[in-house]
Amino acid sequence: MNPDKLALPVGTTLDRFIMRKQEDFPYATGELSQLLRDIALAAKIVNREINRSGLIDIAGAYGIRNVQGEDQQKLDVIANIRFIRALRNGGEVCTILSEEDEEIIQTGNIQGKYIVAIDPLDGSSNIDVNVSIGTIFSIYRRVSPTGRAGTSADCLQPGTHQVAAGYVIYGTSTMLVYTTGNGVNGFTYEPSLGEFFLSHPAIQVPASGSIYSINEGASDSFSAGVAAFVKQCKDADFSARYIGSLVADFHRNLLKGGIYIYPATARSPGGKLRLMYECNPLAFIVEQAGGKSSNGRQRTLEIEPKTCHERCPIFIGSRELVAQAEAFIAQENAAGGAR
Ligand code: P6P
Repeated sequence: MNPDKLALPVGTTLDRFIMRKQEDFPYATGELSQLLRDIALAAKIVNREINRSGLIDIAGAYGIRNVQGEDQQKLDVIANIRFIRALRNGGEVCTILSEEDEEIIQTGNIQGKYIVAIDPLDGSSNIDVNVSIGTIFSIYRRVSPTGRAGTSADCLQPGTHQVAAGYVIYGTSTMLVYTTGNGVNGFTYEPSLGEFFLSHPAIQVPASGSIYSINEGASDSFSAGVAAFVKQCKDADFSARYIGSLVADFHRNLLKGGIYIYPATARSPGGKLRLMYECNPLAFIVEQAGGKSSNGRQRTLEIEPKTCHERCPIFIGSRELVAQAEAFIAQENAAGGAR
């Protein structure tokens, strides 16, 4: 494929970008393109709800807890409804795995070829204090035959099987960043036009960096390997940047270089972040941008999922920093301190 054909100018609309990328793949049937458009539509609607949440009564807690045992924020619920509705109406997705629902969701599109795993609104506890939050999504082809509802086997595929992954960051500006396995591109939303425009073509994460993101409030329960890596960062005068919103921390490190770590801790012995709709999509993106993601020992994308909402530790960002953290963990294991 002629690489020049792939290079589209900054300012290209998302719709045109998707269409051109589809043209570059003669066998593409347009279903994945439509699915990406459906996600972008829901993102525009959620963006509008978030931007006015301070003005109408949709901020704050919804009064029930989700499958994760976390207080559902009203915007969590609204975002979940909006993405499920857009995917159901779009017709390309047969089944959805959402952070907000214990059971997988059947859309009724039994001919749909795709599965979406989604965290509709990550970091939502930050909504009331105006900190950037995000949507994270993964797209897989179904493995069960069409003509019937999707199955949990469709949802429990390793991250290497993703056909696309992305996130929306609702921040000082709203951006959609995604990959279909041919690089990572970022689109900035212009609300007055209702369009996403290509603003960050061919994103590459710096091979190293001087930012580390980890909740040091849990440092008493860090493993020796994690503690040793964090000490190395401090000794090297790294900047600590952790705002408690995964998409915001990840996005900054993707552009500037750095590492985000959510390790096993006393409160989250298996890590806090969910494999299927937080770790895998961001791992696909970071690898496509030249970075690295693991659970400290194993490549995130190769973890074989056992349950839909399972959690895993994550070390993700600049490949040299992730490799250094893994080396400290390997040393700890060699010394018999495995955790
Ligand atoms: P802690 C938000 O709940 C989240 O899932 C991520 O967005 C964020 O990075 C992390 O959890 C914060 O968790 O335990 O440091 O408050």
